[in-house]
Amino acid sequence: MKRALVLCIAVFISVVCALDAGAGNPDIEFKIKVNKDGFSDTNGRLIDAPFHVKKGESVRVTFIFDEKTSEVLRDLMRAAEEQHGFVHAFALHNGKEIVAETKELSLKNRQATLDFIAGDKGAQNYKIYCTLMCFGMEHLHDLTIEVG
Ligand SMILES: [Cu+2]
Repeated sequence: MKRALVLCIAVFISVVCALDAGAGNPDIEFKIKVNKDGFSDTNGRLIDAPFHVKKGESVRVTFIFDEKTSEVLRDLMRAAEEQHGFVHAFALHNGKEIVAETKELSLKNRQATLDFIAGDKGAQNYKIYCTLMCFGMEHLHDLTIEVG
């Protein structure tokens, strides 16, 4: 009976912890607007310096689609193979490998996130870049996050 109770409590705690890790608020969140001119902050200023995070922090990077709708719709009138110009998908690279990827960011899906634990597997910095051929790809390849 006592053993069953302990087991119950253990299961309960692990479920609570799992929920916390999945749905909880991150320690730090960066909101980044994306358009063909590059990455910008919520005030619309282009980001030109690395972000800094502490080792062990849970980090969320939220990308917000920031292209003018009229311009994108004009693009949709073009040939099918050119329609991907305003669709992005971002990868988080820790210097050795990609550790997280977003879903597609587009007119239809205007927000996408990356979640990770800073410094996991000894990572000291991260690069974020768009993995798709897009308008502005030359400006969407070098967002940096430094640990420590
Ligand atoms: Cu892109």
